[in-house]
Amino acid sequence: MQQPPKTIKLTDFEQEVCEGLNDFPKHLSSKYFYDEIGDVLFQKIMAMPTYYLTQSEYDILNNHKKEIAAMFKSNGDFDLIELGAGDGKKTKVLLQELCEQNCEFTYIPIDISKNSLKKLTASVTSELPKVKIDGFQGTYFEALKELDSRNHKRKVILFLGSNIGNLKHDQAIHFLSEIRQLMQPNDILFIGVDQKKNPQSILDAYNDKEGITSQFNKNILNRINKELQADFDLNKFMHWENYDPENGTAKSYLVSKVEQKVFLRKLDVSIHFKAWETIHTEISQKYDDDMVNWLGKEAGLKIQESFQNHSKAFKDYVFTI
Ligand code: AVI
Repeated sequence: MQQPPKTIKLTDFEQEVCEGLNDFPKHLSSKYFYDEIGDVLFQKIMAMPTYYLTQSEYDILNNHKKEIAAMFKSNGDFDLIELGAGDGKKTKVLLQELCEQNCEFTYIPIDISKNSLKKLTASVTSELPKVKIDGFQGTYFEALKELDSRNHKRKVILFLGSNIGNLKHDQAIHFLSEIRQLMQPNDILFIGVDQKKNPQSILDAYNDKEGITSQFNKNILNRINKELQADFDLNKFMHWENYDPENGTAKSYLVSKVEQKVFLRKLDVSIHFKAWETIHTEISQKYDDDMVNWLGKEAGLKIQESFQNHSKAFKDYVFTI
């Protein structure tokens, strides 16, 4: 493996890029999709009709908001903690309903991006002035641990959008187990999970004709170009999506169309690609009830209830300990 000179202290991004591109098969983590450009591209993806996930979950929350809000408030005051809140479009449906049901709660969106939190706080404050919002900037676990040490309010934790699907099974179990450690008997974990379905619908969602998902996937190379002074030629790579209906795993790749060398100047590392060599960039796991039950069990969580949209494309699960 070609390593940068030992004297350089690498950031996590630099380290992971270097390891991933020197590995076989090559891989990069989808968590690095989300810089300023990646955020805008993901907003565009969420607005595409073929990307059914967003509208399906919106419909679930809108159609079941009364029951969901009543369930959240059934044991008194609580903190509504959202992991990775984004623009909050779906959450606002619940926030409004919680206000209408006169619930006592504080909305605590957690996001790594200061800028996203600022925007979300401004829009919630102007659209729903009754909501007490107290955003927390940091990683999910830093935030959850800090909140746990600050007060012992009941927690309702939201993790929407099938973000859990971007984790491999062992990572998903680890993630849920960490949350489980911070939950008390009346706490709720409310998770959006994309479901197994007609494989063609999944391929259409992740391989749109307009090429927005392709731009989103290739943006990771752009980011490496900018941040690590690399010379990836995006035209020499193609976006490729694969879905295996047996295990429910959708995988995104970038495929090198030619044999080529890429130089990462900041790290003084050069990477060789054979023609048609792949970089695996993302997993978007699709689940069914049995798989979600299994995940929960492994993490020490029980499914109390679930809500689905009309087409059964998407489900939101309510977990307790
Ligand atoms: C954020 N995450 C749940 C999206 C997904 O569906 O896996 C990211 C995405 N990748 C391509 N399109 C959307």
